[in-house]
Amino acid sequence: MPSYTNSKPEWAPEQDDANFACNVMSGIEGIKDTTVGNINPNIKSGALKPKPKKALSVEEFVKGVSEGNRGILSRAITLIESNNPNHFAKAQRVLQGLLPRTGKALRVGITGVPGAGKSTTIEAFGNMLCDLGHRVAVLAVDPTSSVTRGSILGDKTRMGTLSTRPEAFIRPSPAGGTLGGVARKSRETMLLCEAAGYDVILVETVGVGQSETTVRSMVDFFMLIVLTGAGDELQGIKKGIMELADAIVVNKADGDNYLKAKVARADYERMLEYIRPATEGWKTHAYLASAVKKTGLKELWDIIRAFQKVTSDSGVFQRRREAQLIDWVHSMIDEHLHNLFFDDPVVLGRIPEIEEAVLKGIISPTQAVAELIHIFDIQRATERHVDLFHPENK
Ligand SMILES: Nc1nc2c(ncn2[C@@H]2O[C@H](COP(=O)(O)OP(=O)(O)O)[C@@H](O)[C@H]2O)c(=O)[nH]1
Ligand SMILES: [Mg+2]
Repeated sequence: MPSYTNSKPEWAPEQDDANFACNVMSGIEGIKDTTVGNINPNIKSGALKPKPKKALSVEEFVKGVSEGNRGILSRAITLIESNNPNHFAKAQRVLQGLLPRTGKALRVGITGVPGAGKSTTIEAFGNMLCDLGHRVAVLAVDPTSSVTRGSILGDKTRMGTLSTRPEAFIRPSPAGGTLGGVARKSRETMLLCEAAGYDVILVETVGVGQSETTVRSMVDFFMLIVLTGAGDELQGIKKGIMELADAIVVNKADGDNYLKAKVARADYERMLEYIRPATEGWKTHAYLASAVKKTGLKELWDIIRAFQKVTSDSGVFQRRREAQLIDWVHSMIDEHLHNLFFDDPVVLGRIPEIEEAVLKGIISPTQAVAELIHIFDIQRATERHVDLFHPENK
């Protein structure tokens, strides 16, 4: 039986003050060890192994996620993210079981250069949405995360209060692999979160390379967060990204920066005059916000709701979702065929000599492609032919 001490804190008034009622009780040994948590000392010493988690069945996953069980949702996402081929089929069956419960959330993408304030905005915006009674899931799409692991560490600190709320669920980007792989996992994670009852999904992108286009293709509303600055800084924002945005948010409109932010907003408004809107029937505008002072966020939510109403009434909302689904199918076919081709041992064996012939000017790139595709075709036809003689096929 542990013995506890009970004493006055160091900062208690020196003179005896009858009104001072604070006492400190001694803690439990081991609780300070945050690396292992306050766990059974036998497990800590290695004498006892922690019980491995029992594998869940497809039905248990579907039931748990449907009931909004966060632990099971996390495990379902881990299954979706797994690169183990044995997990793939099971993950797809789980997803299949949950599909009828998906599609009801509003999906919002958030992009901007690193440091623009995406994570801080999500923290403030997400908390506000929870206060309004929403359930918010935050995902990230970061194809570089396996290299830097930066966004994961950064977001843990930036989203400190949001991550502790029961109405919110934060999941860092799946690590590694191609952008296509990360995109598939993030899309499927989004569906799982919808099935678990989250009605607003916020997707943060790292804002490098192609991840903006990928996130645009999985959300309903896309916002670009920008910083203040003179015209030359505006040039740094690729026009192509502005063309994807349904709103441009000039963040850090606070303190000394407020006036500069107002100027930047006007500059962006002028530039938007020349840009084709991202969404039919919706005029993209620039707005002021401060994630730190929590200003402009309520207005931003009103804008997103207005967007949802306008585009739902016109049918653009539903048509975009349908187009996104079909695009998704097509892009996965692209990737699948690409992998089939570049994983084919016969093709791989011939690539060096054919590439060398291209480099030496013996054949044109077009001829090289025709040759390789021909090899690939014959190869697959032969495989099918052989299959017919397989005992199982007789
Ligand atoms: N003054 C001010 N600073 C902000 C604001 N939003 C973010 N920051 C700061 O900008 C830095 C980068 O923010 P972060 O959210 O990590 O940016 P991200 O890389 O886009 O996710 C952090 O130091 C934030 O504290 C804001 O509205 N006002
Ligand atoms: Mg961030």
